[in-house]
Amino acid sequence: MSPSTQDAVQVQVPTLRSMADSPVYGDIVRSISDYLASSDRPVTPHGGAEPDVETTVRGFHERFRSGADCGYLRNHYLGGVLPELERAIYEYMGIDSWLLHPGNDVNPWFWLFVGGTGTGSKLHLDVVNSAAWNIVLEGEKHWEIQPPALAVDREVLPPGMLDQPGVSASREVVTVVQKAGDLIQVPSGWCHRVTNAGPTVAVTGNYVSDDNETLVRHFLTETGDRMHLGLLDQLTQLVRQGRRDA
Ligand SMILES: O=C(O)CCC(=O)C(=O)O
Ligand SMILES: [Fe+2]
Repeated sequence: MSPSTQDAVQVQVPTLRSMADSPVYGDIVRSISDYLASSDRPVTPHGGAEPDVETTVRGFHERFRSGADCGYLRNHYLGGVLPELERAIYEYMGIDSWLLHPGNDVNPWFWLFVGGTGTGSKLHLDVVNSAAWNIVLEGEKHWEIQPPALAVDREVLPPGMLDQPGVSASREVVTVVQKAGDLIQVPSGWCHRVTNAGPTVAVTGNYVSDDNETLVRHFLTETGDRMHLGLLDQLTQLVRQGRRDA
């Protein structure tokens, strides 16, 4: 029997590893500590004792440090704020994010999450079925990660997703405890819910690369998301052209 395309592509599953000893991790901790202590950018954290009151990053951080019920600073956008750090993280992971290619003016997906015990995120698929990484700098995140087949059952993913190369056929839910210094990587198609088991600071990002472009494209085609499909087409041309010119 000749091997099928499916056999040739590695099945994508969530992974967890410590990067605590790497210089990149030290850089992240320093950069984010400085940012939290000094940024005047406005934020509106949700779900705390004083819900939905606008403050600054620094003001929020002071409340967080004081142990107050300060709510969850979720998806605080860091795109363009620490570009060198972002590049260093992708280099560490060995991922060639298409969003970081020269000439791309679509803002990269890069965020900060800060919240107390019990804050978190409900079950979701990441933006346009992209892949995610997440690094905890302080505290602990408890993850429940569901394989693509369960998202197909819930009609969050189109059924044809399971026939795509590299997509796991598993139906087993994965649970992960992510501690400070741990990097988790969640492939396209894996829905997840996350709870902070203590006061927690984390950075996270999403990407499209050679490894998941077909999964993002399939998702956008099947869900009829023409706007993102157009952006993906532009990005594909840019990456191809850049590689031809290199
Ligand atoms: O930590 C959270 O609340 C959610 C994190 C998440 O969903 C992600 O990194 O993709
Ligand atoms: Fe997520």
